[in-house]
This record gives sequence, C-alpha cells and structure tokens, in this order.
Amino acid sequence: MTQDKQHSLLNRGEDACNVLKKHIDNKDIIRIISHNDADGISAAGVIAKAIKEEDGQFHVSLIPRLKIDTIKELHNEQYELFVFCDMGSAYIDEINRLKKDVIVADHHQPSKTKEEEHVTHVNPHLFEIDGSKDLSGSGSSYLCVKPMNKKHLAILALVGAFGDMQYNNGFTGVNEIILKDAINSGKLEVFKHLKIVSKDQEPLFKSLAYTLNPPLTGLTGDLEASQEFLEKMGVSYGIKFNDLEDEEKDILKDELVKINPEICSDLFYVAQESPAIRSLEDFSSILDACGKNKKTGLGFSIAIGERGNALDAAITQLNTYRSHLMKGFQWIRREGAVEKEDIQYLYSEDNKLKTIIGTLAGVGLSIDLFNPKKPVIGLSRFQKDIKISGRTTREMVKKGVDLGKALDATSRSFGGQGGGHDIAAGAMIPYDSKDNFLNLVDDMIKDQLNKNNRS
Ligand SMILES: [Mn+2]
Repeated sequence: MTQDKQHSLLNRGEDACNVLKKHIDNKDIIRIISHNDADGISAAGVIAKAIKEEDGQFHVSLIPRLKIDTIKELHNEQYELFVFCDMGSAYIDEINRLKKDVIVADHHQPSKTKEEEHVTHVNPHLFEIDGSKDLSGSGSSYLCVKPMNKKHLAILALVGAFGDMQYNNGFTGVNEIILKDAINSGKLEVFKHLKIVSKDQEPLFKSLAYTLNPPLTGLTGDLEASQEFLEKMGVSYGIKFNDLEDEEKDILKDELVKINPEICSDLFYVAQESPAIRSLEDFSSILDACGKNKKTGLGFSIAIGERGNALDAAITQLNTYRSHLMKGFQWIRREGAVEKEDIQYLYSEDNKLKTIIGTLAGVGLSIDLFNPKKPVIGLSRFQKDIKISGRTTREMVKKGVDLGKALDATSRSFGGQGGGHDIAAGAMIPYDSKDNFLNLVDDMIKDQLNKNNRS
C-alpha cells in the first residue's frame, strides 16, 4: 500500500519533470517562487541547479510566505512556466487562474480545490503520505527533477529535510528513497560519529554550546558551562575538535554519550565539499542562518554551488545567528518563562531575539530550561503585530495538547491567523490582543488536557 502511494507520488514528479523539460527545451526562462527558510532555499536550489545543468535559465524569488496578492502579481509577468516550491498547495484556487503552465512542489496541507490541467501538483498529502516527516519541500522539488538523472541533487533535498527537522534519528518514507539516491550518487557517506557542529571551524567549547540537535543538557546554549565541562575532563577546549588527539576524542565521546546517547549517531557527510558544509546538518544551519538574517540571495547562491567568498559570507551569517542564540539562551537562563496555569510564555521586543524565539522555545524545552509540563509560547513584536511560535513535548501531545489547533482557533478569534503541527505551531496576532490571546490559549490548552483526561 505504502509503496503504491509512493509510486503514484513519484509518477506525479515525473509528470512535473516532463513539463519542466519541455520549457527548458523551448528556451523559456523559468520562474521559481520559493520559501525563504532552509527547506525553501534548498528547494529552489534543487530546481534551479537542474535547470542550469540542462542549459536552461531561471528567475527566482524567495519570500517569507505566499499571499494571494503575490500570485495576482504574477499575472503581469511574462513567463511560460511558474514553479512554486515549499508553498502553493494551499492556494490552488488562485494558482489555477494563472493561465500558464505551473508546477507546485510543496509538502504543506493542500486546499480542497482540484488543480486544473495546466497545473502539476506534487504534494505527499495528495497520496496520503505525511508531509510533516516523510517529505520536505525540497524533497517534493527533487521528485520533479529526479527523472533527469539528478541523484547528486538528492543531497540538497536532504539538506532541506534537515532544515524542516524531518530527521528524527533516521529518515522515513519518501525521504528514505531520496537518501538512497543521495548515497547512490557516490557523493554522500553516512557513518556513526559525534554529532557536534562545526568540528573544523570552531574551538571545541563553542562546538558544544552551538550543538542544538541532538541537545546536550547543560552545554547547549551555554559557552561558559561548555568550557568548564572540557576543562574538568582535561580536554583542550580552545582548539577545534578535528585537531584533538585521538585519546582526547575518546574521553570526550564517553562523557557526551552520558549526557545524550544520540550524540553519537549517523553523520551525513560529503567529503568533497568545503569543510563548513561537509556535514549536511551544518549545510542546513548555514542556509537557515542566511534566511533568518534576510540574506536569502546569499543562501541561494550556496545552494546552487557558489563557494569561496560567498561561502565565507554565509559562514559570517551563521556566526551572527549563533551569537544571537547564545544571547537568547542567556536571557532565558536569567529570566525564565512567565508561567500561567497551563502554558508559559516568552515575550521580547529585542530585534536580535525576534527571529529566534521559536528555536529558543523548542531547544529550551529539550534541554530542561522550561517546565516540561507546560507548552512554551514565544511572542515577538513586529510593529503592530505579534508573531507567535509555540512548542511543546511529545509527552504533552500524548496528553492531548495540539498547538496547531489551539493557535489556529485562538488567533482567528483576534483576527489573526495561525496553525501548524500538534508539537510546533505558529500564528500572527494584532499587538493589542496580546494579553487576551495568552489567556485564551491558556484556557484552550486546559480544555485539551481535560478532554483527554475524560476520554
Ligand atoms: Mn518546508
């Protein structure tokens, strides 16, 4: 059954590939519109790189979210093929009205409208495949180029999957098929190793503090504690991991495994790449940092293969992002979250914290910075609006918490909008409704927990 569904999805990718090839052959400039996060940048990269390799041309825009107005504006653009990556499935109605060929390569919940003949819709949900963990936006995009013999681009699709946090101690579903292609390209190796970040760039204590996934309780987000930890075991903290003596590496490994056994697991490694992006997770962090610091063009250039100065500039973005993160964790360790009855929240107007509050909430929960029994709601102010990022634990989801539903319903009652998954969700609400919103979310989570108790 599963295989049938996967097969149908792969066929849909082939349909999209035929449309793409037709327009490359016609020498049309192909219009790509994608999301500005790590998955979206990788998705645009997969399509653009394939076009480039086939001697075609493209024009790409990376945007924070697709709006109806954005699609309306495309009516004025003179292109013969539009490709939406990592977005578009919720707007098939509007997209149908574009009277040119369209490919939608997305993995978010699609709208109920059926696509018209000029629209090729590649989305796992259409085939009852879970788009939150089994295929990313860059994965859907990869399926549209896979038939052109582009196995090496499967690597970039995995970078996007890491960006969307679809790796959970392994890849599942269609992501597994993509992983096989990546390995078969001969460029990707997978082996067990210490999964601390930037082993060849940063002094060891920073590598530990910067490692978010798997989380290292007591070390993640804390430069001082990481330094002390290494000093205590007599391992040189100021040099890079890759420069340690083998003996030191062994000591370190033993101690880190005690904190989190998952720290020693599969590393996805491309030996011929530049050191900073040899690990696909490091690659994904760099694209993520470019997106969050509004340097999407830079991120995209790395995705399609630019290195040298561009990569140096992208690494600078990563460093900036990480220094913001460290400040954020410091802030949380100092102030903590404000607890209500059934939720807790973080609120900041600080420019540096705005874009990272969701990460702080999620990682903070995983390293015990918050009460695990209450979902964390991060709020950051953007002029007249507040951006909401909610995170909770698997355990609370089992007890009935569904943040996606809670944030969707509550934000709508204040004229905002929201949604997402049970464990992680987001919303946008007017600034004035902040306090009422928090009270309502608190009530709603209480209801969810009560209902679950009774059933
Ligand atoms: Mn995505």
